[in-house]
Amino acid sequence: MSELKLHIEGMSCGGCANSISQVLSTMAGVSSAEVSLESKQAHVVYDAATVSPEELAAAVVDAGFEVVASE
Ligand code: 9UX
Repeated sequence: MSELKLHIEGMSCGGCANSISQVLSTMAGVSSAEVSLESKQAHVVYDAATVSPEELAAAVVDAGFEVVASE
């Protein structure tokens, strides 16, 4: 399993964090996704053979948020 941290801008409330968490955790290859409103970060554990960091970041953007950094 691989780990990705995303710095996300545009979350206004806990519902935003929950919806991002929902989007990420239902993607194929994702084993866990935790999103913190306070730290503006998502922590994703995923299978690199199934899904890429670029696809994970793109899903957050598609959900209406801004990914400003990833590591
Ligand atoms: Mo509440 Mo966050 O509508 O958009 S989920 S601000």
